[in-house]
Amino acid sequence: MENCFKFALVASLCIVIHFAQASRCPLSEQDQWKEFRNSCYFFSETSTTWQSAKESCEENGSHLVDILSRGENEFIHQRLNTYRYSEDYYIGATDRQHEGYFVWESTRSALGYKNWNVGEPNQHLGTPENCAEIKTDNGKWNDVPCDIVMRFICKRPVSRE
Ligand code: 2F8
Ligand code: CA
Repeated sequence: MENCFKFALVASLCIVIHFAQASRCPLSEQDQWKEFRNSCYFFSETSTTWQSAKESCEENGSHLVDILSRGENEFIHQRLNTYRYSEDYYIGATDRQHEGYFVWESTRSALGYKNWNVGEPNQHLGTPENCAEIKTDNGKWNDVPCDIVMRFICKRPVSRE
């Protein structure tokens, strides 16, 4: 019986180690990291300002998400719909440095692929709106004031070791 218990313990440990090694994205209790095309995406469950979201991504070895293709946008949009939150999420696009000229914060490069909602970006009613969000309902982007608190999405390459 004792041997049986030891065997079960070792087998369980082996399974845990196997899955830990097989994962190319970080593991988290709430399963917030998801893999798509060699990148890992973190979908936050807490809400904060854009600057604080940026710092939070950097603290976990990632950056606020840059969305570079329609396929990537669709992956993110589908994932947001699985969460059933009606909230929108910060992404890494900003025109904080030059009004009207949006860049991806991680690389400071101009947006290539774009998916703005109709009429956006617009600095609604003259309010400074220098940070971008992705809308959960339609996957489109909107510029909003950077001090609004909302959930956010981080991105980093998969681990290769
Ligand atoms: O109608 C578009 C407009 O909708 C909102 O303002 C009423 C958005 N503001 C926030 O989400 C804070 C605007 O950014 C958006 O342009
Ligand atoms: Ca706007």
